[in-house]
Order: sequence, then structure tokens, then C-alpha cells
Amino acid sequence: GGASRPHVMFIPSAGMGHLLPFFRFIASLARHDDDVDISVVTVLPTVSAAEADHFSGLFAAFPRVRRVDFPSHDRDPFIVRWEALRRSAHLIGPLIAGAAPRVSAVITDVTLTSHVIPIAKKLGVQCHVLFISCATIKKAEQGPGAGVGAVDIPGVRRIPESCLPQPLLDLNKQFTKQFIDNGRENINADGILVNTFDALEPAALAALRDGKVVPGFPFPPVYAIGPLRSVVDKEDSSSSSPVVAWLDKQPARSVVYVAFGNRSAVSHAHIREIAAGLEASGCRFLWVLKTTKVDRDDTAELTDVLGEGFLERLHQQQGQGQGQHGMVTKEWVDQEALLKHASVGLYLSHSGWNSVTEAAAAGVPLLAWPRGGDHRVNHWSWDGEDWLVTGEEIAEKVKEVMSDAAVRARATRTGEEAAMAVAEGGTSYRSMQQFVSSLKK
Ligand code: BUP
Repeated sequence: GGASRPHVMFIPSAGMGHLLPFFRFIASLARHDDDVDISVVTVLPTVSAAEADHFSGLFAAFPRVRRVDFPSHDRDPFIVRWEALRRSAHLIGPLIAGAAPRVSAVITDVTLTSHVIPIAKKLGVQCHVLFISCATIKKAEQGPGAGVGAVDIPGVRRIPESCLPQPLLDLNKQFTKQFIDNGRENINADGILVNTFDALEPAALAALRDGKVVPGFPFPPVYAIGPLRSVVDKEDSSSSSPVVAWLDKQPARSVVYVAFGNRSAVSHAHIREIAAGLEASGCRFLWVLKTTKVDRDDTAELTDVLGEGFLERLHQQQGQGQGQHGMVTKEWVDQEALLKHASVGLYLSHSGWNSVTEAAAAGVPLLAWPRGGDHRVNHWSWDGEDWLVTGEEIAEKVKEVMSDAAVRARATRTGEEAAMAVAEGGTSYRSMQQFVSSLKK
């Protein structure tokens, strides 16, 4: 009878070795007796694609087994990974000490400095920080007020609270505490390497270098060594992709490249607005679409996300060889190479710093739609407009920037400055030389 019907809740852990026996037992229980309710606690995010697949397989095979989602403390898989690293930080010392040949310098990510720098100091090893965002936010991080209210950056500008990375506004969060600790610890680094170049962020770099940022403290040497370039020179490697084949057929500077980075999930509502905006702009476009934070979770069909009409219109028009030309892809693209393609005339971007530097290097104007994190600070360093909301606004801005000769000229100039910076004798080239000689001291 109903009242006595048992309800069993399973709480499996992570790892296929733990999950498989759970799934098998759940299946066997479900087959054995219809008169037992079964729930399975599903910790999100799952660790691997295999785990996600097997969870789905179980729930598909046994629809009556309830799925109880249990978002782990932080839903963001990147933060989960960062936490795990942080908790294992004590193992880094032995790792450095045991390496052969002897380690003379370590270069750490900025999110780990408060752990790694003291360890390196203790071992008598130089410690540098490779800072992956812009120099401007590097300064914000050093400011006394990081995490509360607006941040005044002596010599650069005041950054309103609304533009600071959102997680940093909550001082109770481990991430925020850690961020502040990291910021303080940076002073003890032997050098700060920043993926930027002097012509792109002159004010921020000057202020970082002349010790204005943390009054009374000598700030470590700042090496602006960007824009960093791809690991392999890919003269012809990417020419085989369908995306490049499509770009090859478009007129010079006619395509709006649209992408919001690899870790921003764009909501369906926003996707509809972007689609409407691109269509209304009348411009050709190449849209790299991500609907989830982690690519392997992205199982959504383009038609479901975009609505059938949108893709149909796109295909019809192209079939007839007229009207608007556009391409939407969910594949990982070689963005750095695509931005250099002659057909690309504008980048509608989330303004993640890597993307900003790639656009700068390619001399492509960037229309910024900052989504979170450091984005709202990043776009100040660049031509970006303010963030946009509706399809109408997107269409308007896209048309405006695509037809703005001054913007294009400025972007071209930035591209030239970027090339000069990394060429022999350029500012970034010389910074790299100085950095290397500091290693040999
Ligand atoms: Br998506 C995608 N191909 O398909 P950002 C991204 N990238 O090469 P982040 C590809 O990933 P947040 C793709 O060129 C850039 O180098 C892209 O870094 C490359 O933003 C990188 O732009 C993305 O700094 O988001 O890290 O995705 O800024 O929010 O951390």
C-alpha cells in the first residue's frame, strides 16, 4: 500500500568505478520490484562526459527512477577544479624541490599565488606570475578596496563596483578571500608577466611600473610580453575546416565574427536576441555558439536553440545564392586564425582578455558585450561599446561599427602596434629579453 511504499535515495560519489556499481545495483533493484520508489542524487557538475552519459543512460532506461539534482557548493566546474588545486597546494613544494634539473624559477597562475609564492620563497626559487587578464584589472586587484565598493586605481581610473568581477563582491566567498590574498601576495613575486603591450594599455602599465598602485610598497617588475601568439604557426593547417572554406567565399571585411568565449554559457533568451540582431543587421556573420559552460555538456540542437525559422531562412538564402549569408557552428574553432582571415570585419565579443588580444593582434574592431568576470574592465582597454541587450540594439551597433571607417582605421593601427611590439626590438620583445635575463641573475 501507498503509505508503506519504501523510497530509497541513492547517494553515489564521483568516478566511474564508484558510479557503475551504483547504477548496476539501482537497475537491478528497479527490475526486481516495482513497489519501491528510487531516487538518485546527481551531483552537478558531473566530472566527466562518461559520467554524464551514464547518468542519462540510467534515467532513460528507468523513467521511474527519480533524478535529484544536487548542485555542488559551486556550480561552476572551473571553480570546482580551482578549489581542488587549492586544496592540493601543499604538494607543490615537494614537486618543485624534487625536480631535476633543479628549478630556478616558477611561473604561476594568478589564482594560486598566495600558495605558490611562499613555497617558492622557502625553497629559494624565483617566483613570477603570468597574469592572463589585462594590466588594468591587475591594478584593480592590487587596489586596497578589492571586493568592496568601487576601486580607485591611482593614475588610471576609478572602477565602479558594477564593473568588478561579480564573485568578488561577496567577501564571504572563499574565492573572494583567495582573490584578495592572491592580490596581496603578488607584491612578493619576482616579476609579473602580463599578456598585453605598451601601446594597448599605456596608462595602466605606467602606473604599475612607477609604484603608484600600492603606495609604500615596491611593486615587482612588470613585463608586458603580449600579445601572446599561438603555439604552432599554422600557415595552412586550418584551411581544411568548413568554417574557413565558408569564410574564403565571403568578400573582404564583410563578416561579423560572433563568439563569447569558451566558458560563458549564453542564455537562450540572449541567443534569440543575438539571432534577431544579426539577421536585422543584414551583415554576413559567423557565429560560434556555446550554450553551456563546459563544451561536453552542450548537447542542445541548433534548431532547438535558434528556432527552426532562423536556420531555414539562412539555408534558403544561401541555396539561392542571395540575401544574407551566415554560418552558425558549435564546433571548437581556431579563433586566433579566424580573426586574421581577410573576410572578418568585426568581432562581436564577450571581451575575455585572450579574445581581446587576439582581435588586437588581428587588427579587427571589437564590439564588446561584456558578460561577467573581468570583461567589463577589459573592454575599456579597447574600442568596445557598452554592453547590449536587445536584438534591435545589437543590429544597430553592428551596422554602426561595421560602417565606421574611423573604428576600422584604429583597429588596423592597433594591429600594427601589436606586430611592432612583438617584433625584434619592440616593447614586448624587449620585456621578454629583460625577463629572461632576470632568470639568469
Ligand atoms: Br569558444 C572558443 N575556439 O571555439 P577568453 C574559444 N577559443 O580558439 P574565456 C577558440 O579560447 P572568461 C573556440 O580564441 C581564446 O583564446 C579563444 O579565452 C579561444 O575567454 C580563448 O577570450 C578564450 O579569455 O572566458 O576564458 O573563454 O573570460 O569568462 O574566463
